[in-house]
Amino acid sequence: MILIGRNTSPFVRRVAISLRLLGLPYEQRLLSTVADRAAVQAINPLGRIPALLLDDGEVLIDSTPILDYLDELAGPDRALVPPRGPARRRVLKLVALALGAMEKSLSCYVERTLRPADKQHQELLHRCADQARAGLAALEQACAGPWLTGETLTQADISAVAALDFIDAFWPDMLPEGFAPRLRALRQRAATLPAFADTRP
Ligand SMILES: N[C@@H](CCC(=O)N[C@@H](CS)C(=O)NCC(=O)O)C(=O)O
Repeated sequence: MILIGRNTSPFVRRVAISLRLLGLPYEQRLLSTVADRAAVQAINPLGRIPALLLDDGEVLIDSTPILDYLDELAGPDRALVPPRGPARRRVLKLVALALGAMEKSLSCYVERTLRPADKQHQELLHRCADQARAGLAALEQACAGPWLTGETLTQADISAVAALDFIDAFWPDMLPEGFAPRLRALRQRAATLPAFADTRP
């Protein structure tokens, strides 16, 4: 399998971490949506990363269906999202919060980096930053310990760490000092695992 995209993207990174945790061998092609736009668009018409090229030539796009496929490969006992019931719904809800935080912080990043300073929409920036913080605050609130849903590391943890690391790497002042201490402790725990440490943005 070939993963398309760089781990600076939290969406790509959650796929890279999952591939490693599940012990699925893969190569990574470090294409950028800006510098390698045509090459990315030849793989995904939307020009977005991540994409996953399967050995038989099939192309999967978007991190959520890609991760669904990886869980199917891993089987229900090892899948990173529980297969059914309340446990599955809980993990999916936490993942949705993490994905929302990623999307909103990415919107801030794009607004800040692509638009000239005098044309940046301050209200939009504040609103998106607020939404990203609220998503992380809800994850903090939900954190059962040692992982988000208790004893087992799930896709919720992977996605939460990818979101938090992305924000800290690209907009460190978005989160106030001391914000989300349980989530930060969880991130520290995750950082001891090579799947997280070796994929840092
Ligand atoms: N819903 C998608 C979001 C992926 C996404 O927004 N990727 C960004 C990189 S972080 C991208 O490719 N942006 C380029 C663009 O949308 O033009 C997923 O979960 O994979």
